[in-house]
Amino acid sequence: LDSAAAPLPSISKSNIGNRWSDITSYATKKKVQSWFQLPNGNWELGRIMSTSGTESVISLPGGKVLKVNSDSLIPANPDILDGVDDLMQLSYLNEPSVLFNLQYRYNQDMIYTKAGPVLVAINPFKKVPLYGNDYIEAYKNKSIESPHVYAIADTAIREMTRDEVNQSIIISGESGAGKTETAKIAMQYLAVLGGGSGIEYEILKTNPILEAFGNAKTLRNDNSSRFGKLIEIHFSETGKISGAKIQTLTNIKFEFVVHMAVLLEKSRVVQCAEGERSYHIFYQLCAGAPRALREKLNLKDVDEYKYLKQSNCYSITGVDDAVQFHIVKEALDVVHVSKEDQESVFAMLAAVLWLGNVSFTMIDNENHVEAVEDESLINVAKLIECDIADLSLALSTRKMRVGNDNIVQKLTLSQAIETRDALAKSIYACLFEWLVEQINKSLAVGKRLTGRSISILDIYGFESFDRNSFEQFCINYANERLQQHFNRHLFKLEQEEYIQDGIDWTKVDFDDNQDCLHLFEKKPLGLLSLLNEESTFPNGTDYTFANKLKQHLYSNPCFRGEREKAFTVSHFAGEVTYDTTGFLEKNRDLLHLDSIQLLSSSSCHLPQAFASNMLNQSEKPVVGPLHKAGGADSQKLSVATKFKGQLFQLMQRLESTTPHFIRCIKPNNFQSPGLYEQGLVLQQLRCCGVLEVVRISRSGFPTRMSHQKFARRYGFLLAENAASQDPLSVSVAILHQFNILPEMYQVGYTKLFFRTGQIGVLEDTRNNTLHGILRVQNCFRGYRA
Ligand code: AOV
Ligand code: MG
Repeated sequence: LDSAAAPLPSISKSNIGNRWSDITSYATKKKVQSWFQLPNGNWELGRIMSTSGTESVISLPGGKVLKVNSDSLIPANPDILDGVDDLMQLSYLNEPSVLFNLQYRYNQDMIYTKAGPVLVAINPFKKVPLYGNDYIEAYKNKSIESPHVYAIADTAIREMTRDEVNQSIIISGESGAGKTETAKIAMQYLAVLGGGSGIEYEILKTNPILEAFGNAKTLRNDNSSRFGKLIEIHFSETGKISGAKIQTLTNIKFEFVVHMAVLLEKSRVVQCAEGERSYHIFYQLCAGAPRALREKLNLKDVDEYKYLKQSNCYSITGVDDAVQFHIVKEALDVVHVSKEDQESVFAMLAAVLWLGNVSFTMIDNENHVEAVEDESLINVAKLIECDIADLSLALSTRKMRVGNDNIVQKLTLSQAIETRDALAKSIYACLFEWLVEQINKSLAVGKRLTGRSISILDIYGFESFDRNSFEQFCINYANERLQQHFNRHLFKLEQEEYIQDGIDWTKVDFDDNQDCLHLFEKKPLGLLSLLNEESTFPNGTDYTFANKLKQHLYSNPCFRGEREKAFTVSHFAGEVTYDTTGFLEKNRDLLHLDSIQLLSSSSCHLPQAFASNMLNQSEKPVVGPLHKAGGADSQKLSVATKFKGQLFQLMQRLESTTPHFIRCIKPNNFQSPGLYEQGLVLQQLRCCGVLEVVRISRSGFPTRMSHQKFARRYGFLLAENAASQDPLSVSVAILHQFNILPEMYQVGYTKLFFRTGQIGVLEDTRNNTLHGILRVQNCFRGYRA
């Protein structure tokens, strides 16, 4: 008999109320299944042999018998509940039970599980046979009920029609958890249901384009999104059938789609970490361009471009960039980007690559430089269609106004490199924006907004690397906001509504991330404000920035100053240490007027469009360190400010919709199939509060309807005429007529609240009755004809 091995497991909030001692006396637990945590942290299912005092004897699989502290045992569910498709059905809702249930399903390729209102999706990292038209049909006809993205999309369409409210499908999860794939699966379903006009094909073809230009290989994900997107799919008005308002799903049609892309990580164009890649499209172009195009753009192999060479990674296992290039070109055709425009797009990409190869030579002993007039410089000028001398000047000098005089300042090597990289980044970022605009135009041709919409949100997931920079800072801030939206809807609003409407309710606690958001957003002493302030100081450096943070934020519980110029933030998903190197420069994101003027001097329409786009964005001048003399530099809003603005816009759009949440989970860090790491999964479940969501839903009343609406919708089902009665009386009459059990609903001041599934019964009756009426009507029409 071994003596107790594991230390007492860390019992999180989610486990409270789920220890044996909370549930029953030990004496009754003999032979009962129980979870026991092994020293490595994994949970093992055992059987309690005996219990005396604080100790229990437990037998584990393989015949091992242990004497353990009774308090370390956690109740397991009976076998009959193995692999239930909604965690709400578990008798014991504790962490090991949830972990086991998900793993049980995952091992059988059932990657989707409901956690109350939330769909949990565990990345299979392999093809699973769950998709395609047969499945779509089955979900549409409701002949399959198991949890699926299709089911979520279907619910969204139904609720859009039923409630006449815009819907959203909000997908969250860490980097590599499967958000982008899930978004595509949802789009696929909506495309089939709303299709028929041919536009569904175009809509799906926007994916390869956005991914080629906006995704890249990172250490976390070979196809990592480096931008956030909101895809808003509009549906035309649905049909109405006389009298009783019945809307069937067959007459829903796409109107069009709006893509809203938020901040692309543009620094990736000029620098990326060892083992990562720049944007896919660069490699695709170099590998897949046909001979004529290669010659026209003077394209070389990827390893001849400095921007691509620096990270020492050119290919992705299992991906053929040349094949991908053809897919992207085809997709561009489908969304009506003309051949000429496509060539210009490729020319811009080649120009960016060649810019990276532009080098400089010293021309005096004050460190001033000029661009070397070699193949690279000549190619850039040719591709941008500008004068080579203008290009050379734009890269090595800067026009400034001092008082009333215009002067020309020569640049030092580091200034010249900064200018060159800034130009490359801007061209790429503008190109991306331009493409999104083209796609939107193409899909919107001749359409006007009438009906309702379903939005799908897919942003970059939470990231934590060994070294985290400004990009992770922005990405993680965005995820923090998204988590708040999740919290607000699933915890705060839900519970506030119960209390407001006066129904019986015991509050459930949850981890609020308001403190962390505050750390970012507080004015004037929050991370973003302090960053912006330091960015405007001519003498501000990453060091002074880091020191300022430490000085003002040391007492914030979500903040910790680190050695040198680093700091740590406690995010909802874990702690991340940021290195401030490059923060100020990336936040300022200066692009000089000289560069914009260069682009507008181009004889090609794309660079011209970019230039005017950049000028439009220069709203609020910020003076950077190079510009003490002031004047001729163009400066947009700081990146952090713009980022926050776009994020708020995005959240605002979502606020007016009914959200459907999908939570993607990454079962391992190796992108490999079949590997389910309990610790990793648990950490993700914990930080997004999945267990608390289930707990609230289980004890709560997820469906609600105002008395008026309820009476209107179901009143006609009443045996007696209800027209003269008030909505509350009608509602109560309906509840009685249909024998809805008292514990299944509560009557609030303004609304009725139902437990899960209850409204479904009423809906079925309503639909059957309506179809009956419809049949009679049709019969009657047929008879008349
Ligand atoms: P992400 O969007 O959540 O990360 P992705 O959607 O790009 O993650 O998924 C990463 C990879 O996991 C994909 O390239 C697929 O190989 C695999 N995968 C995900 N979902 C599925 C699925 N349902 N079936 C098969 N394979 C899947 V990031 O964008 O990095 O946050 O910024
Ligand atoms: Mg993604």
